[in-house]
Amino acid sequence: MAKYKLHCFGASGNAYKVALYLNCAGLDWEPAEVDFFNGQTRDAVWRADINAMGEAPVLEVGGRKFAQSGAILTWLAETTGRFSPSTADQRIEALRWMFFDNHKFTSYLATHRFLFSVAPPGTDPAVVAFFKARADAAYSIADKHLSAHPFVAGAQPTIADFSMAGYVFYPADETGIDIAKSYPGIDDWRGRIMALDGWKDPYDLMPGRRLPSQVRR
Ligand SMILES: N[C@@H](CCC(=O)N[C@@H](CS)C(=O)NCC(=O)O)C(=O)O
Repeated sequence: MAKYKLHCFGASGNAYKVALYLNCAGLDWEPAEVDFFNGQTRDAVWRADINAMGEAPVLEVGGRKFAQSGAILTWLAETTGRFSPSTADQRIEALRWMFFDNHKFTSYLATHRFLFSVAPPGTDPAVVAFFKARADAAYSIADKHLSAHPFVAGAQPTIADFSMAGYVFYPADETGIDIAKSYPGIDDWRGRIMALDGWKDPYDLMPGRRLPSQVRR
């Protein structure tokens, strides 16, 4: 049995943040598939046993369970030293972007992707357009920052990069945002993340089915 067990599924960008960290940090980990599409995160027993917040990812280690990708990444950086911000200034810079990521960069894109590729047809197009505009606004801000900095909190990759990498490797026809076409700063940064030892595509790193894309369905 591996030291770290990650409750996750392939389509979960929030879980991918932690899976990618564990893989790039070279830690001994294994995935445990969450059956999200059949409602497992809403199941009362799963909530009682695994995560009362009803979300993936959950990291299980040494009999403890941790939820919230930002908290998990912070705990892993503190306990392993891998991809830990190295100064007080870098720590606050990483935290600043992780809050931005959790509130806007990840969450608007993830909500847009859900409406675009998962929800049954029938959502008011104005709602989908609202989330697309919010995601684009956050992506523009990150694009400007990443055009001027190699990594989120400076010259070296930190946990803030893993946090912001959650959804950027899913296909454009699944998320509805074409990073290669619209966000060159994010696209170049993606290349630097892909060059890290241990990088893998979300669907190769975690179990579970792919989302249908708008083109494919
Ligand atoms: N802020 C949380 C977000 C986690 C999250 O939204 N996970 C999704 C999968 S990507 C989930 O399990 N959602 C279940 C639900 O909202 O019912 C984190 O960073 O861990």
